[in-house]
Amino acid sequence: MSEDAVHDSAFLRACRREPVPYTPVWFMRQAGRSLPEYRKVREGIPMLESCTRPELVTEITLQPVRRHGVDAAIFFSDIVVPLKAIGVDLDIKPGIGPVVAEPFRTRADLARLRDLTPEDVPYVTEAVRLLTAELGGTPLIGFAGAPFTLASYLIEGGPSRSYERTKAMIYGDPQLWADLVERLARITSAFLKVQIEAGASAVQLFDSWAGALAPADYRRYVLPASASVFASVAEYGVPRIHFGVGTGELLGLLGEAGADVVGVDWRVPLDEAARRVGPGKALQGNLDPAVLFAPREAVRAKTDEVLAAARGLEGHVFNLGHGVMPATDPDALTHLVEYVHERTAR
Ligand code: 1CP
Repeated sequence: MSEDAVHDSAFLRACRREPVPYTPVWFMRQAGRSLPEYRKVREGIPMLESCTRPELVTEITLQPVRRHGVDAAIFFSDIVVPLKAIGVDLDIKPGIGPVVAEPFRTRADLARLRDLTPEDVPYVTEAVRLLTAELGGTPLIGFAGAPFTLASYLIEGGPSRSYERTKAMIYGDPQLWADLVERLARITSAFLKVQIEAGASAVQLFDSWAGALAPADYRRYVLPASASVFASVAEYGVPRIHFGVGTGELLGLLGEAGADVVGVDWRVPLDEAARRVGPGKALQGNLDPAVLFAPREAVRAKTDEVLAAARGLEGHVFNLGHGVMPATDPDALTHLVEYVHERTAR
């Protein structure tokens, strides 16, 4: 029953570029600090530990579905969870993000990246199973970090603005870089497969920081590894979403890597993004998350702009251009979901 409902959901239909009763909506980082109920259940539990507790993961993943009525859930986890699971010494520090104890710099560091097996992440399998049972007709999106973005954390040792050490490896030792992203691609593929086999009905590959690269370098040094991730999950037939921030110049390549849906940030209007991506792909996006701090009338006006630019698209999933900011008023998100549904009802 609910399998059919999931298959026919507005979200999956839009990803497949089929007609929809209304434009589906979900938000990157919809689960998290913008919700008081999230802050409450996370109290005293470190981020990475919370990702290993299936009941807690289930509760946190469901919170935004209950509160906002979004059209898809995104699995509560983090892009560094598979790296932690294979023994990389890292932590997620409050207010900072992922921090790696000993950054990767040399060929010897490759030995720290073994393949991931489902037995490394039993809590993921269990949480996805619990979730698909609870979600009914609402699809669950699984996700993973793309090789470039994961490599940037491993090499820089944490969040970075300019990726200078990462680029030093790319340009200074391209063979080491190629071997590193090839290993990360295998880990990412395995992590996505665990989620799909346990019941996730779409996947998103986050290459959040790929926009730091020029198109020619993206094509040469990053696209092959991300393409191998997409190819490795093609057999499941679930929609594959590809997203990065500041990727206006890379949109065509993000599609070319093997995505069915290309995520767009707020810098490029969706009609222009569609020209850059070309036919045969759906688009996801792209309201600036900062707009949610403006008065409700302004949010509606900016939303209308996004919907107008999306009018001729083959398939559109409404989202923000990046994650929900922690200080966002949750009611603004709930209203945004209602507004998009209302304005696009056919
Ligand atoms: O204690 C906390 O609440 C820590 C904040 C937090 C949360 C809620 C982090 C630390 N990660 C997460 C969960 C998370 N991370 C989700 C599931 C929640 C949801 O989307 O509803 C997802 C999809 C991610 C993915 C993620 N982690 C990305 C890609 C998405 C993006 O925003 O571009 C990235 C780059 C990370 C690394 C990371 N983890 C956490 C932070 C603060 C960061 C970014 C650090 C940086 O700026 O480099």
